[in-house]
Amino acid sequence: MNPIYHRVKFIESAVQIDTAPKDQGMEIAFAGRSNAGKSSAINALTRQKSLARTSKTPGRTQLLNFFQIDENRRFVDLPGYGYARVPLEVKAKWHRMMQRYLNQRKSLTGIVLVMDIRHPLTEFDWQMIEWCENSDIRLHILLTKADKLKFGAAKNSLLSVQRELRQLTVSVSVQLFSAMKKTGIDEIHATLDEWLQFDAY
Ligand SMILES: Nc1nc2c(ncn2[C@@H]2O[C@H](COP(=O)(O)OP(=O)(O)O)[C@@H](O)[C@H]2O)c(=O)[nH]1
Ligand SMILES: [Mg+2]
Repeated sequence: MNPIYHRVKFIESAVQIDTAPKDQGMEIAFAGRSNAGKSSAINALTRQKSLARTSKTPGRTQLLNFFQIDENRRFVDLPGYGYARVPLEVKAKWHRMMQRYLNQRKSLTGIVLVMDIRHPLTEFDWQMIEWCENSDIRLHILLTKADKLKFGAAKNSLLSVQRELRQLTVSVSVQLFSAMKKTGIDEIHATLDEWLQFDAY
């Protein structure tokens, strides 16, 4: 296991990319709908209890939260999408901000798309997947909260998501994950190591 992830530190929150850390090195973005479990996944894979804030009230933070892995590598916890109870104006703002981030961020190396295993592949998830397909950005999908399902049901969900993704022109990796049970951590570390070119571990 690569110990570097346990030393990840919070850098800053930005309202938009103009105020984000310098666009250099490599950045991996965590995306997904509000409440899917993005922040919990970041905490679990860095083995830190409250590095990324987790919340039972979804949709409140519309910030890009940046974390430093080392001088040249970062994670960013993107604001959640698809939260119904926010005003249209907030949704439009979110949309513009995401568009700018995805289109302009040169250091963006890959996206980890976090989906609640009980509600995978929403319309927003497909938008994200198609964006990755069209812009040739690497994509890894976490089916999180796997602890909420029995093992057989979780496995079936994994297979069915993999089947649906076969129609894409790019290959996307998918895995089971649970921040609560801390399962799937070695698997995501392996993907991150590859993307971030940590081959020594
Ligand atoms: N049972 C279970 N609950 C989880 C898991 N991951 C996140 N949660 C819960 O789901 C809610 C939303 O999680 P959070 O990480 O804040 O989601 P985010 O909005 O995508 O960042 C919180 O109440 C978490 O405790 C998991 O793996 N298993
Ligand atoms: Mg969050």
